Amino acid sequence: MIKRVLLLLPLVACTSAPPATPPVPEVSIAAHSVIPLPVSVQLSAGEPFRVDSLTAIYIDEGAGAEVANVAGHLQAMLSPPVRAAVNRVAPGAPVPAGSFMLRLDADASKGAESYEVDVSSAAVTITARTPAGLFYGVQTVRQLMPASVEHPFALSRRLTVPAGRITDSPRFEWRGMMLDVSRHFLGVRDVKRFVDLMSLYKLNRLHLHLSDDQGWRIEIKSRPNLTAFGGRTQVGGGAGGFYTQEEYREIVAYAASRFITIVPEIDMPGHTNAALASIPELNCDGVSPPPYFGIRVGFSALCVDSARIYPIIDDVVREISAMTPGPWFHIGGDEVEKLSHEQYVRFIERMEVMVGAHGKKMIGWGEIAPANLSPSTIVQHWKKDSSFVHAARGGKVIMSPSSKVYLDMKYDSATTLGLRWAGLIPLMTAYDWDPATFFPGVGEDAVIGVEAPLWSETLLKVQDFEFLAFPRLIAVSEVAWTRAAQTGWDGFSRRLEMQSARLDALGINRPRF
Ligand code: TNX
Repeated sequence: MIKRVLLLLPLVACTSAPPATPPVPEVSIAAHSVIPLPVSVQLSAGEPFRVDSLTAIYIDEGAGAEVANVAGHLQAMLSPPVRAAVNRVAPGAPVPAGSFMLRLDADASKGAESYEVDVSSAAVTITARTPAGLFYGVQTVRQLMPASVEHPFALSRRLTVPAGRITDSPRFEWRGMMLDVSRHFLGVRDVKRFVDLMSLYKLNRLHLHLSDDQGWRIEIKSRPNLTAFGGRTQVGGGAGGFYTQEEYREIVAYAASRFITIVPEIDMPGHTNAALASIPELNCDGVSPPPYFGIRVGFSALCVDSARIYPIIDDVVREISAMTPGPWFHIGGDEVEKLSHEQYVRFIERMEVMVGAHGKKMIGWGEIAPANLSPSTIVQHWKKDSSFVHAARGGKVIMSPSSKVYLDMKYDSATTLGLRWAGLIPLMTAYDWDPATFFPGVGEDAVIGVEAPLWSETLLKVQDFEFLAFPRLIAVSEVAWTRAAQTGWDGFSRRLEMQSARLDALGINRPRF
């Protein structure tokens, strides 16, 4: 391979006399398919690292459980052919030949999620400051291997990693997606599938929209009616469903093991018909409305002026916060048509205090920004909302512009699933934007990151969710991870095309363009 490239060199350098000792060029293979694009990828045409039955995985002797967990993910990915358990070596010891080495490096100048990968024919070394960085290094190595790495049960896999060096770190700390499990419910297994697919693309926040007019999806032990009534409905009138607290904890742990933080949302004070139908005291007249199976928005509201609703809300926030290790609680706050501005703002400010009392930071949709909020609250921009008000007070904003990253919008007019109120969103539209310049008044300093919501009014099963999410979620991962100066549609679409066999191997239901 090297010889061939050297033979071609005189063709491009034929005008000047050859130097006495021609330098051996570092041959760079441009054609890798890593998404999101790393900061630097230098691959050489040297011998690749070959995985075989003697390949071992090493971590340092004193490495903790989180590093061992990442090594476990790597082992599961390679096995077979790699059968050996994860081994330990003395810190600083040379990397044994024929192995993968995962090593923490306390170099404080590197970002928390940054990593480096060094590949030679002898070893693959992944170095990072944190276990999360090691995990992302593993995902990059995964994408550098042939698609058969996604077929763990295939026999005789020939897994190789091209020689080279990658250094990488994310642009934004918040790289998320949202699943609306309220309009149509997704069971634990389906949510885990999304967690798995997200982790391949270095996404790190999964926002679960756990309540809306059509369904309440999380067990609250002190208020069992919420799921006994509100958990049994969905859009169109099917069976609904909800997560028991045990199941929710299972999702949280599964996601955490892949460095994804669950962000629970209980949408209030609007989008509350399922709660209103389950608990009469939440209504001003003390009478529950019938369940709702349609897809209109804006018509429901808690009786915010009544003191009796707050102990109920407090139970909900307390129980969910106690099961959620992540620092955030999302209170929704969108599309309230039934309250005055004063009622709405008073409610949001009261919720900020309550969420804080349960040890969490509040997040809400763009509409909450005009309330007198703490800068530590996060506002989620989704339309021409007031999120710039929050940026002006020094608060952080999650960018979820509906015309770019609402995964429930149709790709084109022929798409049968999805809605179209925010426009059609072909893949290129989801890719081609910069979160730091998109919305006036919300600049680089204010943007904490990007999140792509997947609302489920028209989605009945996990394959429907996948069809709208992929490949647009992959585009969003690059918008969130890669610096704008490095991104470009041509390169992205070429790398995505190269990932086609991988997406097939993963069985992802997606449109072909
Ligand atoms: C707007 S985005 C909503 C949701 C709908 C969605 C459908 C937001 C905060 N509210 O209630 O499901 O549009 O695209």
